[in-house]
Amino acid sequence: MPTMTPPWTLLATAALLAACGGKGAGTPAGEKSPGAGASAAAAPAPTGKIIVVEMFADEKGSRYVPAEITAHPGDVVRFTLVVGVHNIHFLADSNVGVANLPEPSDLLQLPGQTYDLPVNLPAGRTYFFQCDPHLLLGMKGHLKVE
Ligand SMILES: [Cu+2]
Repeated sequence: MPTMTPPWTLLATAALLAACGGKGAGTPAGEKSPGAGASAAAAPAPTGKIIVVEMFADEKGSRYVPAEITAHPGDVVRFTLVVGVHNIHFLADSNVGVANLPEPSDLLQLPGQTYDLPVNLPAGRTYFFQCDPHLLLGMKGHLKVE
């Protein structure tokens, strides 16, 4: 089953590990996953970019900033908590017909805490996401993958 993982997912994960650093994330030589295709492991770094989305709950409301995101496969959306307690949920009912939606994130509670979402949904459509605690306050957004 793991062989269904698109290669860019692995690359994005590797990039994230590298970006986090600081914890002795391991040597590059150690990043080859056993059993994975050798060509995939040797592929060049993705051209993906990191798109920061901040999350607020203050006098202006509970919200994602920006709430409308355009990304490409291989990018990473980095949800960053500024104020409040929020999560990111690609609800199945709001994304009808989409397979392999991301799992709902845990609640983020600490300012500066981040949740990285690798963009590996199919291009050519827009996906809906929401904050579960604040949906009724209008905390929602769209991720367009092109
Ligand atoms: Cu929220």
